Amino acid sequence: MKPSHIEHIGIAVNSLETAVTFYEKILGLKCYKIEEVADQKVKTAFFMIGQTKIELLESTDPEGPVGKFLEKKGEGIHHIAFAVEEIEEKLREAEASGIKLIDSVPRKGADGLSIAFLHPKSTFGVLTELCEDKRKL
Ligand code: CMX
Repeated sequence: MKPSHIEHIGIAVNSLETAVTFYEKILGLKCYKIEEVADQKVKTAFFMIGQTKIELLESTDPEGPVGKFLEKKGEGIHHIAFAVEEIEEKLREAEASGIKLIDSVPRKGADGLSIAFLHPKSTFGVLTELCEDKRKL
């Protein structure tokens, strides 16, 4: 797939407000965007560090993916997202190699990206996201 970089690391938190305070006041990063992604049932906060973002994820529904994750595992790293080009082709390659896809077709994610998830059972327990910024093309 040859991803160019880690686009972001998603971290599930109980309270966006409390976690944003840590990232801003202790780590000294600047939150540049807060965005609700209704279909994913999350509210997100973004920080940039080098080429990589930190995406804090607060659940807006206990039955959503982050709500269920927090209930089962508690706060922590939720997923790692790799920046790729031609995401549709990369998904076909992954599927052909026997990787279980969550999204067989990319959809619109936070921060304007086209995103698709690979199932953590196929990726060594780490929920893996592919993403592409089509605006850069
Ligand atoms: N990382 C690693 N493992 C995870 C996981 C995660 N983030 N989320 C769930 N799992 C594991 C569970 O621990 C569970 O494992 P066991 O069977 O060994 O107990 C298994 O996957 C099934 O978990 P579940 O709670 O029953 O949840 P579902 O099967 O209903 O859904 C998943 C799991 C990964 C398919 C679902 O969370 C999903 O589709 N995720 C992709 C979308 C997403 O996470 N969106 C939020 C972020 C959006 C954004 O960044 O914009």
